[in-house]
Amino acid sequence: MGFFDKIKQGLKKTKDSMSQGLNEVFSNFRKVDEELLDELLEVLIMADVGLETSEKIIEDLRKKAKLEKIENADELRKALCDSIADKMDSEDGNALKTETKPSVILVVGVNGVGKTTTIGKLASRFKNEGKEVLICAADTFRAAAIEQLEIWADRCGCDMVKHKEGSDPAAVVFDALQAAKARGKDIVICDTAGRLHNKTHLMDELAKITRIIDRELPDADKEVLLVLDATTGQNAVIQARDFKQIMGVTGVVLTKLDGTAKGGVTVSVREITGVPVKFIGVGEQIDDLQPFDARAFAKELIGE
Ligand SMILES: Nc1nc2c(ncn2[C@@H]2O[C@H](COP(=O)(O)OP(=O)(O)O)[C@@H](O)[C@H]2O)c(=O)[nH]1
Ligand SMILES: [Mg+2]
Repeated sequence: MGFFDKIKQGLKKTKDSMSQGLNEVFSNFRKVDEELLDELLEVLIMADVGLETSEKIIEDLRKKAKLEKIENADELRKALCDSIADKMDSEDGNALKTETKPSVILVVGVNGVGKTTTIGKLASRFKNEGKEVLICAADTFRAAAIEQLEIWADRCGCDMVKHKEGSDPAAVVFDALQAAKARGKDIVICDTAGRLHNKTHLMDELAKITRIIDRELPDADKEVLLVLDATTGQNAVIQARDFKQIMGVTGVVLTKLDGTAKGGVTVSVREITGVPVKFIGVGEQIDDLQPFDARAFAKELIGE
């Protein structure tokens, strides 16, 4: 399946649920007035774009309707599509920065959002690009978490560094970084736990891991990827805000878009946190992680 087919498949539920509302607005088009804008606002909110972000998009349209004289449904559809794409586009691009050898990707997020699965998919992508990946099992909370990661590591033929269940995650990270240097690895991807007793504990643990990475590899490219589950809708936005307070997040991965009609939350997370969406998860298989493309995403949701 090609890149656009994957996006299509991943956004199908959101698109299906939005299209009825959108088609009603577009097929009854006479002019852009407050009534029409209210109807569009409702469609966006229903798709979990969130009140704040939806209002900004509608405000954009109100301006464009005046400046660019939107006179028919096609122009309106295109303006809506552009407005959403502009909200999600990132100046620095959506690619990961992993040029140094090694570079480090720290993967964070609450329990069950898809961190471990995303790491497996990411490792496989890098492998296919000819890069040597080392996976670091710094979610030491449960033995099962380490085993699950090991299955992914085996599947993509990557080395993995692990300690016993319950051991200090920062120590696992330290060992993984030494191993990566010694073995000449290109990229270290670190799994982390999302189920600590409280926020302070989580904050301390992640801060300790970050300190180790900064100390051991001061000049390396580092990414902190926050994984969010799209099926949780606006809750994902709350999680994104919480994590941003704890640490410097460089990118977001929105998972499980295939399983939800709440895909509009992707726009909301980007707009409210200012953190670029770098990947989307559109299924459980190894090749179901797609680099994020704001234009393609908006076009698929809204049509053009
Ligand atoms: N449908 C779907 N399921 C996903 C996706 N990403 C992860 N999952 C599933 O979500 C569940 C939790 O994933 P896991 O990686 O263990 O989450 P973690 O606790 O954050 O490490 C697993 O059953 C995964 O197969 C996705 O993009 N689409
Ligand atoms: Mg996990």
